[in-house]
Amino acid sequence: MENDSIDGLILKLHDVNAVKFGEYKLKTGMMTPIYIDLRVLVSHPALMNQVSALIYQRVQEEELQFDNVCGVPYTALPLATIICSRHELPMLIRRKEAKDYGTKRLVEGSFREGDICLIIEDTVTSGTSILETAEVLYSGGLKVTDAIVLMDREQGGVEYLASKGIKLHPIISMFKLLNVLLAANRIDAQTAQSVRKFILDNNTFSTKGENGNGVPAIKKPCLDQTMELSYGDRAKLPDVHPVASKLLSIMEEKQSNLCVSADVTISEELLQLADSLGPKICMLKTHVDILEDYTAAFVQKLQALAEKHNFIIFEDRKFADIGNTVKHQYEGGLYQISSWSHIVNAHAVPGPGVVKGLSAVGKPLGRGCLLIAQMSSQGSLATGEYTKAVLKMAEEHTDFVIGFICGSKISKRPEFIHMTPGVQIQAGGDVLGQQYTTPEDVLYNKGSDVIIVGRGILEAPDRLKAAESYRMSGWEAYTKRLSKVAQ
Ligand code: S5P
Repeated sequence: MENDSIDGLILKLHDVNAVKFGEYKLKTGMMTPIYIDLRVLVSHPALMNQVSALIYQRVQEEELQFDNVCGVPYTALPLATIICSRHELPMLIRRKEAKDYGTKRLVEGSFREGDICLIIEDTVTSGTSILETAEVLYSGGLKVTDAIVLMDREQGGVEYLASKGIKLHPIISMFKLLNVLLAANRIDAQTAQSVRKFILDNNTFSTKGENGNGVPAIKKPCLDQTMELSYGDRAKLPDVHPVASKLLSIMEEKQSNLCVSADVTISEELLQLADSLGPKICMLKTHVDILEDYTAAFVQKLQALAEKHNFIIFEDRKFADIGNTVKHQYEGGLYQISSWSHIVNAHAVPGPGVVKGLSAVGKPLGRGCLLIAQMSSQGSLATGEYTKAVLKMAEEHTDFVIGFICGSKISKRPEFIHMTPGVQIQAGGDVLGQQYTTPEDVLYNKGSDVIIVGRGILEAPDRLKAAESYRMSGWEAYTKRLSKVAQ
């Protein structure tokens, strides 16, 4: 089916108020932020024809086999009439109530026992309206194998009807509709996201079957598979670590998934960077052991700037020793990292002891840790089975591990944050094996959450301008990903 004609139809449906945003009550009693009212179609004959043509086109594409056609009363009734008239197909009418005189038939029109009837519907939420019509047809001796619907709210109708032996063929899905309206600036990103969330949170189909009343049961949304949540929604997940929650909220609020890697060697320059780029970033990454003039006063100033500009501090220490040693390295020595850095990271090479040792220090302070699952450098050994083992280690320590340093998304758990270094506006590398890819690639293609940028910003003639351009391209790639997943 031509995408253009569907997109055009969606805009026309919006024009005639067949798609409304606000607070509406569905037939099931459920409140919804989006209401599809295709009853208005009858007032727009050209639109009626266009919709009927699309439905018939779908019938042909699917090569559906049937003997007669029935529209679910009332909205789909005129659509079925147009299709049957134009293509000379025998039609049946399902009565809503049997007449109390004459034949008392519930299905009008002639048919034979065992005939297959194709059902046409305007909108499907749970699928119960189509099933009601099918049951009336069954009681008359007809069979139903397929149904076509113009608008699928994607709340479980397809699955529910499939469980009843009816294949539903939707023409427009809710997510498609939202994307087209968003792309045409008919709605804003927030509205689209809140409707998406509503749809995913209110799936009416349960794989366990019905709840005994013939009404499909509510199924919990499948967070790890179907859903791409916004950073803001992920911040509110019940099992999210407090540091991850804080970072995700900052990202949402500042519309930034940019972490600046402040790899400079003079503390004053680092503080200056933190102050000027602070408004653009969600996180500042440090290597304090490359500073020539580290002092305790410096970290106090850095903490004050993190407060002022609302960013997270991440000391990129890459711990990689036995538990007892990393405990000391994290807590003590010259840098006393645990006292000021919200996040640290560790290699998984030593085994779970490294996480346990760090956790013994960091957990009571409410700190979080990232595990290095992949590296950006050429020839890195952190690949394949190693990366899988890191993921497993993280899953076993969710009270302290909040995510990964990685090249691409490795876990479907929305509580984990994926952070990717080796990012520049143009792909390439340096002479020591660093490999760069672009913000678009990292966030859109690879599904990571945070871009970590060092020299791409530090070596730019105007660091602030460069940071803003990374912030913007990172945010655009992320919003594009949200709408891609929704399709
Ligand atoms: O795999 C990695 C992991 C990290 S944390 N590759 C990396 O480059 N890093 C760090 O990210 C690295 O230590 C440096 O601080 C930053 C990348 O800097 P850039 O100048 O190459 O952007």
